[in-house]
Amino acid sequence: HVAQELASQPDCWQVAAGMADGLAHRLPAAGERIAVVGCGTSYFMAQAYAALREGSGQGETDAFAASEFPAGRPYDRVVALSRSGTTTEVLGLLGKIGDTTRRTVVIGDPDTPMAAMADDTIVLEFADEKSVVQTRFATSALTLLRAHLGLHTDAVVEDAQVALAEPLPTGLVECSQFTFLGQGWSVGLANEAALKMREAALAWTEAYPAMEYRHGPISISTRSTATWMLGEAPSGLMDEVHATGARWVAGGLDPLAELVRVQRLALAIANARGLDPDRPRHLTRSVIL
Ligand code: F1P
Repeated sequence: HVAQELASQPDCWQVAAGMADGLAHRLPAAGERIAVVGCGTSYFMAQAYAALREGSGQGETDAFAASEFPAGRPYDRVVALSRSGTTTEVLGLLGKIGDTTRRTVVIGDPDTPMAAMADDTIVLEFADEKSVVQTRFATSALTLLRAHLGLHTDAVVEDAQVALAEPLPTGLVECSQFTFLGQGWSVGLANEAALKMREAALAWTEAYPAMEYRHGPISISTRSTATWMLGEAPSGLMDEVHATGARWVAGGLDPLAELVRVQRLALAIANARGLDPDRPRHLTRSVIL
């Protein structure tokens, strides 16, 4: 399933972006103080959205893993992202927050407990997935939110098409360790890239804000490390990574399209290692306690 779902992302992003204006009344207005929450992939999309919204001057925006939401903070709204609509920590949090905070959920399935608890429900049924490993639901949810901020363009969809069509850089499948770096909103995408590689390929991956990588993590870099920058690299960083003998990967694509390239790499590595990316180890489609 995941290979087919991954390939449908350009089409899904176009649909998601096209929905933004019509759904504006259910999404955070400029000036609202909001928290965005989720688990796993959905948390990393929340991180990316929070950085985009804050950066666009639309209002204070914090991202939390749903399990780490600080009780008692006076947010105008909590936006929960969840493909399944059933994840335990998100449900627990929505049940806990006071009535002065608006509950907005972006989910894949309308017939779920999360939908019943929300003041605003946005259902992206077209992007729902059969896979355990999330690809298009998460990136479509982020695209909708990004379009609502006025930060989505057709060029992003074109970049995703390029990411699907171009061959992957050679030699990456053989690397033994992968580090993903981001800056600003692409820090969340770097975290998600690393998670995809773990889930689908059981690969040893790490993720950092690009400049943080220099403060210790670079110590583990070797000739069989691949260091992949999502988005524009800080000047000088590539040279520092090259000096460790590691492979440096960067592309000129939109960081969300770069994530599609990483998703493809994860499947290629799974394939090379004889793993079935539709059956990730120790993981279920919806993680419930
Ligand atoms: C999120 C999540 C994913 C993970 C797997 C299981 O759930 O934990 O991050 O990759 O797909 O679900 P959800 O709340 O978005 O359904």
